[in-house]
Amino acid sequence: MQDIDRAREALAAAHKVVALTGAGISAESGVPTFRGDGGLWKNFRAEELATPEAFHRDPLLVWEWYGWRRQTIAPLAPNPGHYALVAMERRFGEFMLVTQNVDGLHRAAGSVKLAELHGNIWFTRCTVEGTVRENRAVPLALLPPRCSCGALLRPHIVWFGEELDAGVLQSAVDACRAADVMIVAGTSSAVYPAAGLAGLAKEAGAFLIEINIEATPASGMMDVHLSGRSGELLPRLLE
Ligand code: BJW
Repeated sequence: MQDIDRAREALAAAHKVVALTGAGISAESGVPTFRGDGGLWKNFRAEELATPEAFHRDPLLVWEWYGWRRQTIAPLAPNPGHYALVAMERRFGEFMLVTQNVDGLHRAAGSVKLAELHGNIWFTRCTVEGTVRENRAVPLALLPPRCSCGALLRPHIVWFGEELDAGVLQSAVDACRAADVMIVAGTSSAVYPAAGLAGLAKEAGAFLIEINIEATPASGMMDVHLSGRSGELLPRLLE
């Protein structure tokens, strides 16, 4: 039996499904990934931009980078991989989509049962009050943007060394522990705690399906590794 058929068979028998996505799923929409050739970290050092220390040191530089990324993402649309996950949410009684992506494309596609582990680039947070607000202005009127209370706003994104939102992470952990099948698509499985979720699902007995254009550190624990683009393979899982 071919790997894609084994994956389809596991899904056909599943009641509880969880999917974990990363930057690769948005690559076919035109969003740059983080690692590898053409990745964002190729030209920018992560620790200079995606850490609380970097923001403290130079909020304008960090906001210029986020402003540029918002401008890059704004005109982009979800691709067939995002829509296949919306179809899965409707097909399975219990389904949760856990994403590391901050681009908002899963929401734009129509996913509702969604845990955004690393936040969302279209939201800001007040550095003093903690208030989270949607902000879709492109370009931003003022850099760095400020809250009505006068304090600096920051992107509502989880940077390196920062804790993930405990409630969001717990809902992802619960879904992984309960799942019959877990799909891991378009992530390098390099960043924790997201990279540890597949192991939790495996320990609890889930069937693991990985979709990626290359092998990752998690490939060895997968029941099936499907090599290729998520925009092509996710829809095929549902055929
Ligand atoms: C395709 C494709 C196509 C391409 N189809 N596939 C345990 C061990 C070691 C370290 C740690 C640990 N626990 C915590 C840490 C520290 C740290 C960490 O994990 N470091 C590692 C680098 C080792 N984690 C944290 O700091 C987290 N906080 C935390 O745990 O707090 C408690 C704590 C702190 C410190 C110590 C211990 C505990 C927070 C992590 C926040 C991550 N934030 C970022 C940046 C946000 C900034 C922004 O976006 O503006 O989130 S990092 C960046 O990587 C981004 C992504 O969400 C994340 C994951 O990347 P992803 O999505 O996998 O993308 P890529 O580019 O890596 O991979 C793309 C993949 O797609 C590739 O595999 C391609 O092949 C594939 N692909 N096209 C299918 N068409």
